[in-house]
Amino acid sequence: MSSKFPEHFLWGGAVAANQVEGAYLSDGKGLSTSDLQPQGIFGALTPRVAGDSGIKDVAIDFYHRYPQDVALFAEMGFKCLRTSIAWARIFPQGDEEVPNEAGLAFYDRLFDEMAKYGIQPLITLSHYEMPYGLAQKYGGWASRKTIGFFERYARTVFERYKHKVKYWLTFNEINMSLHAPFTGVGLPEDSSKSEIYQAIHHQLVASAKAVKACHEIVPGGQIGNMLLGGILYPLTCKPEDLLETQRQNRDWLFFGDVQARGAYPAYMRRFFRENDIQVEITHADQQALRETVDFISFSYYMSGCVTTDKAQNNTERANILNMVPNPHLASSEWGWQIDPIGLRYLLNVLYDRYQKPLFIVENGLGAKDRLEADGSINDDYRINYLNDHLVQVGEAIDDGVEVMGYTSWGPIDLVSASKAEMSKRYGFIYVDRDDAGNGSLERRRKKSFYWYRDVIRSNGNSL
Ligand code: BGP
Repeated sequence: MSSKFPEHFLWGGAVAANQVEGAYLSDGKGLSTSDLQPQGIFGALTPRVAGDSGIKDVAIDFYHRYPQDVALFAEMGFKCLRTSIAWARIFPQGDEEVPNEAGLAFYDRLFDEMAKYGIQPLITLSHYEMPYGLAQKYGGWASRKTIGFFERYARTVFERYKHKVKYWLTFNEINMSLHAPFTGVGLPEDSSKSEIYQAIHHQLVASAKAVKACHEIVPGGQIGNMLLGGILYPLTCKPEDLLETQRQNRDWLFFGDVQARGAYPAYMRRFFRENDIQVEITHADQQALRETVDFISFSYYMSGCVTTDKAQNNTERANILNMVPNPHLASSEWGWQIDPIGLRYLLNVLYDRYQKPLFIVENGLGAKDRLEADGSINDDYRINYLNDHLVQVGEAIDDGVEVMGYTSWGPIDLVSASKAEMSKRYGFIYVDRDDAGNGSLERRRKKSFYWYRDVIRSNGNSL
């Protein structure tokens, strides 16, 4: 059978600087907002000083162990590795004129290592973080000045790595700012809706400016946005439920609409008016927003439901976005609802809407793994999850959707974003470290390692 996946499909995995690197104050790096979230992205903001211990301070020590890790990714046949640059390694406080050479040099070493194996970097400019100095001094994205600091940072890294990195992303899960403002836009959790949308607006303008800079600086460069693809279904076929579902899907599709179409969608006027949200959008901002992304990237872990039934809306739910659970689906240990068909549906929704190439840059199952006495890890649950989702990616490609690649989340175990723990594992590669930070950091191939190697080797035919 010939593969449904195109010949140059970018198979690989995705990590983020603050969840793998550790070395959180090494070689001149400044504190990042992500260093201040010891409880995870939804946890309380705990001020800290250098020397306080946190699980991310060492994380999985990728900063020092990347040659071994990249070799393991190459053994699986990765064509692509998504990671992010820690902004505070390059501009430690965020507002300096001159970048930190030692920070720039680290990513040179990393990209050179990947090039040895022909692994394409896919680089996120900001994955849930910014220099803490910007949050402290300017209120993060509340300030227009942050647009300029971000643009300087983006131009600096485009210039530096323009011959090493072709694929870029602006902000990780930009729509997450609505649910975890500090993580996304550096604002306190109790900020008003106007403040949050103003900060989001600044971030959208900054994203468009980075797109422009990438097009100017990186020869043949391609840059995408990155959405948390939390697709919602109506819980019933009541017209009210359907309409409410459309409204709630627009809460996150709004970001894609601005980034891919170059202007605020008409429905936002009514949304702002009815919610008494004031946002300052200048003529120059509108001009800047016209520079649109080359492709759309997104994460996909689960789908959810929407209901207008008040009684059902008042319950607290385990899944990360407090979505109404779908009675037809099973959940992960963390209450995330497993829905492979939802991925095919989402790919079609995004392609119908934007007609731009799509890149699945996160997907995976967080699970507790058991290390057997002989040292093996038999993670069939992970294999099943990924296999089922990839079959649906193949179906979407057959539907005519243009899919550039697939990078599963956490190909090596890393620190969870929502829990700031090690025990929620996604990897094909096990890392010996527990939630308290104990362990040798030794790497071990899981059963899924060999499964993924075969998938890549056969370009999806083994699914
Ligand atoms: C996405 C983030 C990642 C990542 C992943 C899994 O929202 O972009 O950073 O961690 O989710 O989430 P968690 O680590 O909470 O299981």
